[in-house]
Amino acid sequence: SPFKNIISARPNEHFFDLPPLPMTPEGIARDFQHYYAYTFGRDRDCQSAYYPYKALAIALRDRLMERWKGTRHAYEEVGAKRTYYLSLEFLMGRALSNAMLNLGISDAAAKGLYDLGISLEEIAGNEPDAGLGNGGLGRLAACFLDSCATLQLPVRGYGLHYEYGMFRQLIENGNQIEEPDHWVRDGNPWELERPEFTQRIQFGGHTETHKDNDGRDVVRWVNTNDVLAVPYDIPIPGYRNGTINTLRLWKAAATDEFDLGEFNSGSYPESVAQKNAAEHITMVLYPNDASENGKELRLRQQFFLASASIKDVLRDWIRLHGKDFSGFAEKNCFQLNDTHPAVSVAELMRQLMDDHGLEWTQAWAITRKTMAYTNHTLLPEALERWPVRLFERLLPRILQIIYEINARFLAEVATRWPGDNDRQRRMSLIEEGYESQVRMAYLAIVGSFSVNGVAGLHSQLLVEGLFRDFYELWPDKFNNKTNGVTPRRWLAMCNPGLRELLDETIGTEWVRDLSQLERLAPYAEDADFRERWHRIKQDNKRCLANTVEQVCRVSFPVDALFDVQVKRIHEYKRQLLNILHVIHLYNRIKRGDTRDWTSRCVLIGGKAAPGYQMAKQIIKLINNVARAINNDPETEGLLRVAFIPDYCVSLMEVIAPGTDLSEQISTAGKEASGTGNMKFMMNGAITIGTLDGANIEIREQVGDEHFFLFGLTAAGVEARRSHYDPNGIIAGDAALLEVMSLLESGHFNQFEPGIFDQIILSIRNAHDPWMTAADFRSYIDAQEQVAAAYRDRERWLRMSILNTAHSGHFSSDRTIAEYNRDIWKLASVTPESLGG
Ligand code: B1H
Repeated sequence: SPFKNIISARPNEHFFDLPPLPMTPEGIARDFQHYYAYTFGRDRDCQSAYYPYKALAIALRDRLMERWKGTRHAYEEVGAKRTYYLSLEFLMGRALSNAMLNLGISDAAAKGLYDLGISLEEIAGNEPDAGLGNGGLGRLAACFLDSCATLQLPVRGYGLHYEYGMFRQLIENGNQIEEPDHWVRDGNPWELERPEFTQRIQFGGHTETHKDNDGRDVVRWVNTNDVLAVPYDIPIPGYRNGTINTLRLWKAAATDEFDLGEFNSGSYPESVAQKNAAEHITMVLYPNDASENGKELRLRQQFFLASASIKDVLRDWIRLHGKDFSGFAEKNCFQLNDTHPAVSVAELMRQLMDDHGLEWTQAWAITRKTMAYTNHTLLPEALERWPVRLFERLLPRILQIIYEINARFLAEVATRWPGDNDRQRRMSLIEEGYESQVRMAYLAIVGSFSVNGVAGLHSQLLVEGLFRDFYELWPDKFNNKTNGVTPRRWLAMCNPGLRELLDETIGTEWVRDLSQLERLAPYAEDADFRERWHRIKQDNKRCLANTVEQVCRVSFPVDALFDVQVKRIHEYKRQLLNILHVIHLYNRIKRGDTRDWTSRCVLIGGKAAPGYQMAKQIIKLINNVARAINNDPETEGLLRVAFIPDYCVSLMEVIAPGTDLSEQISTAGKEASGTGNMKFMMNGAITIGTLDGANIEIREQVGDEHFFLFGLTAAGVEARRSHYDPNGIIAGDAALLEVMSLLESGHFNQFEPGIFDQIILSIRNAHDPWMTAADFRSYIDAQEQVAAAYRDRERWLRMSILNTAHSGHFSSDRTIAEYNRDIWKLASVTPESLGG
């Protein structure tokens, strides 16, 4: 590799002496012009809006570089303890506006461009989303990175550099069509390729045991098919504090070794082409949110991330400390984002023992002091299990280590509960059966010092249910960390109108300390303030309505209640319950029951996993219902329904500020936390929701009167299972019966017979896990209260203000401060104080 060659001429002391780049409008504009004209070679004939975006992005990236380096040096200088956030997903969205906000140069950049006759807003809209995640789990990782940098914590993200991110969703005749998202095709100005830090990752082969000089067994993993991992670094700027952290994404590349047999037999192109297979590892993000897939390629991705990241960390350790690992655990922590990178537990063991010569006990002590695991779901279909056979073939050395971890662990269980064989079977890392499987969650628990859930209820259900045996064994390992979202992107950046009002009313510190929003509460009683709040919301609704008009061809009058549910499509999230309510409203219109009507615009968006048939049918149903209602003249001014295609981070930045009512209606006990619920609340939407996930804490914060609660509790859902009778419920509720009759009559699928049969059956099924019919009545009643509250404008505005005022708890800064206090225990590092 050319990167192995060290430059022989040493640069003199002036080499890095550069004047700081100007943050002025003129300075930014100057560089912008330079990159546009000289680097990209475009002129006035170029019509593409992409190049102005790219030129501005490079001009801004330049302004991050010195601080980025300074942050790196500062961490190294103080020998800071570090955390590595390991995740298969980072749903970053766009970087440009965020970088400008955090650098504090939004106004300067806007002015500089304006003086050139260019609109910053238009340019920023040309950045493709970095869609390297499915939904909440991936976006959480992105919010966490923002908070870590803002709190000046030495945290590095490690992920995969997928060539194709989350698919783009098109809607054709009401059906979801998936289109590949080749987001880096035109290059990504935010990433810095770092081939000099390439790692070599092993797959396949077999193991051999040798005796070393001291007569100890040494295992070698040989005859492997290796793949290179090339890092791409993305800067993560903190909020106006000089800190720039790093997200390091690994991309797979083939090694340069050729199969000489093929080479000599003359099929040179074929043997080169074969090398392609290696590069497939990071080709595409798996798009199945909250349900596992079990494909070999996915396990390859997981190990690739784990192995490359750990090698990267250990190489750095050795560079600074040599092969003495005695202080390693005090200085390093790995946070596992769900079980997706859980193979890290065994891989850290392997590297410490096989590559660096540690004994099992030393390696295990380090592993157990450095790994921490976050669980994100209780849904059984999302719990990862990998066939032992697959492990054996793909990662034979890792399987050996997992077996050894398990044997030692089960001995511990046997000591604590002698003779309790059933407990040993339950707790084993290996699920024995026709096809034995490795339980990744158990591997993560056994190998970690901390296990957390992502909201109070979720964490409680984990220790009472799924992880009960482990909780009995190690009660102190388990803790809760309620999720949060970054107030920079989800308030300051996406809602500039509200930001201005907040700045003027309570000062600007809320961006760093969101608990300051509490100081808004008294203003709920100020009529002038409410009027200003109202105008801002109306402006934001106009903006959202424009988007809906453009992409859905449905017009949303801004006086109506904007009722929004955007999230992945999943049965447990019950978009179906939402649409049943919509049909109910339609029935009321048709029967003339519209006295004291509140005009409503219902917006639904979200992607279905491509293989999830039921979710795709729900999308089709929403679209068909929307078409029937929007085309019926009787609904004019009363009800509008739209399905917005391709829901993504940048769309949410338009949706959250323009929403009145936030739909958080999952079956209680199923949504681990939810984070969209928090974004809506911050932007002054009021929640209609079940007692599920973080909704419970949202309601606690804002107060019962400012939250529309409905539905069974988690305990109620479980209690009902044995005697759930949806058909009885339907027969006994005139409104629900009418809704079902219209649905069953084929009214919404007149030329598409039978396409909704499965949906209908699921509602009427006594084993419906999501209990849609059970919650219908209380949902309809709560929606009636919503409508009445909205008609009382002053009341609604008070509630809206109070929702924002009490949303401070849901800043990811609070979440990260808790992770740090209880798990990571990092000291914050200020680069400026070190001259960085
Ligand atoms: C969440 C996932 C998830 N939980 C498997 N689990 C995946 C599982 O591709 N996969 O294999 C992808 C994603 N995602 C979500 O995490 C929860 O459903 C939300 O309730 C929670 O807010 C979010 C962040 O904690």
